[in-house]
Amino acid sequence: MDAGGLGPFLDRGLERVAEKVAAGERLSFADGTLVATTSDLLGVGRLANLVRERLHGDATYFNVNRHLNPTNVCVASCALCAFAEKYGGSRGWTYTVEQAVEVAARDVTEDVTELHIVGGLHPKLGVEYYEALFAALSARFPWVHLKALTMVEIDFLAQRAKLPVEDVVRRLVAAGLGSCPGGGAEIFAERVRAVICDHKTSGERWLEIAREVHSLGVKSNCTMLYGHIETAEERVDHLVRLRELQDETGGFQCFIPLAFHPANTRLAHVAPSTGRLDLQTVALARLMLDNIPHVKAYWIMLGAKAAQVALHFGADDLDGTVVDERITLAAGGEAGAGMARADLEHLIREAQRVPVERDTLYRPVAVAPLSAAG
Ligand code: V47
Repeated sequence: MDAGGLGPFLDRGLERVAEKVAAGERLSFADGTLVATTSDLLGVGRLANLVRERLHGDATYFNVNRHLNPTNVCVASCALCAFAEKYGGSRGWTYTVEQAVEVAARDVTEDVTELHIVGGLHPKLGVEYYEALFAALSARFPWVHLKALTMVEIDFLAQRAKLPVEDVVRRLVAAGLGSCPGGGAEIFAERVRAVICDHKTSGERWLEIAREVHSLGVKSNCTMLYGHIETAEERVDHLVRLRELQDETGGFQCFIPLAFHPANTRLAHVAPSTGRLDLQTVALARLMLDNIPHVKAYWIMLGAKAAQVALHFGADDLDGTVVDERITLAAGGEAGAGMARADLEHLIREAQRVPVERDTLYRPVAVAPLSAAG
């Protein structure tokens, strides 16, 4: 077998996957399981890289963004999370709208194109708070896209207000919401959710809300939290469910695999993910998600070096400068301070790829040339 001209493989089983990849055919659940479990890491990397280059050539996307977490107070108490604090707890913060705008203003220069806004499920903050926040941020930084609120937060706001999701999303869009980040998806399998994020929005519900958000013309991203108690089959199942929804809506722009960080969580006994698992998961995602345009190597969670290598294992995006990231930081991450645009570009060029600054909707950003003074 010539495996679509892509062989040879250390794992001969990959030859049937290679033939499908060469022919542009969709991979099955069984193919995904093989890709997720084979010891032929470089083999799956080669296949994922082929798909990545078919879609994007050498282009590697990044943006200039800042995170903003209006509150870490949360009614949920997920074992996976080191960020949340109970209402009234000593580690909690909740910004007024004015304070949130001032925190954002510390770093929102004219280069920043995106605010990534997520937070806890605060028992006292309703839709009105987020409407006021988005309106105030849009008024102060009209050039900045607000990528805000996960499906879990939208679900919470709708239930709290006893309003249909549609009404909540329409109100938030009217106030300035531009698109939604992909967090909170974790792993859809209920067996896993019962341990890592019990009492949170179910996997089914997360997908239902994403369907509703997309039907209102709002784009979103999607994620998968891996490297804790899930099996390879549960990872593949998660990706297949995202792929099915994307067939229906086309609303996902980007998939982001999130490496679980155990420190300071109730799962602190779990070993952190390894380079092999990180790269194989990026490759698995690129190969399974044939209908989602972008796969992000989120450098904050992978570390800059593994993220750079991931650009040859299926990823075409590094996320951004990410100033003031707090969720990974709370769980032992080391990158809370962000990265300068020049350093991101250097990482990409050093990987023999071509940096393309994008906005949240993946439109290239025209960067003003450095002025030749005089
Ligand atoms: O929703 C929480 C996960 C997510 C931990 O859409 C953890 O462009 C690892 O969703 N270890 C937040 N992960 C991050 C996120 C994201 C990041 C970058 C870009 C985008 C995008 C989305 O991180 C949470 C949760 O799924 N998370 N705790 C932890 N201990």
